[in-house]
Amino acid sequence: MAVREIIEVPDPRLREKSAPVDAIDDEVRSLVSDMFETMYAAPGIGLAAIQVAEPRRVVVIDLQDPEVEGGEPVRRPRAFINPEIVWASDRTVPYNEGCLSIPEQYAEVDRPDRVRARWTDLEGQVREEEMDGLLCVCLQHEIDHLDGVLFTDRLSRLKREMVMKKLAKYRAANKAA
Ligand code: GNR
Ligand code: NI
Repeated sequence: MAVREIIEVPDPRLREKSAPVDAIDDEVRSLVSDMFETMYAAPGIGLAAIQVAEPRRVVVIDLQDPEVEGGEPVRRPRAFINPEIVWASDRTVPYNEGCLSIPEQYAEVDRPDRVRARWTDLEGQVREEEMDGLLCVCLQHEIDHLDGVLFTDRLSRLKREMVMKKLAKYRAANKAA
């Protein structure tokens, strides 16, 4: 197990389309395990493999409040191999999204409020589930990463430029001396 480095914009690898996983072998299990460790360390509620520079269709999610105070956080880790949206509602809902590859920047993104997703679990079993709420938002955000799409792509040009300007400011202010 290891915490891996999370790549950030404008790294061109974040624009790659990730390749499907064809067998859940030790390499995939080890990638998933490193992804959980990296996500918990960040901390974040989701991570796509491309964020640790692995262009494979692998996502991990744990919706626990990453900043829970006092006591041990209850961990509910979920791994999604080759996840896809098989149905999405017409109704959309805004959610204030962030991304570990666009550090400390947040903006409201509209997405379908309900989806039916299909994926393979770590045992190789194909699963299908209808979801809403934060899981629905997060899985759509992660599947976007697998297709080289960032949440800023879903903003108006004005809002996207505001986020990128604030990111530049944040980085300048936090540059190592
Ligand atoms: O940690 C994360 N929080 C988050 C909040 C709202 C919507 C999506 C997310 S995912 C993000 C981690 C990340 O960048 N995953 O790709
Ligand atoms: Ni992200």
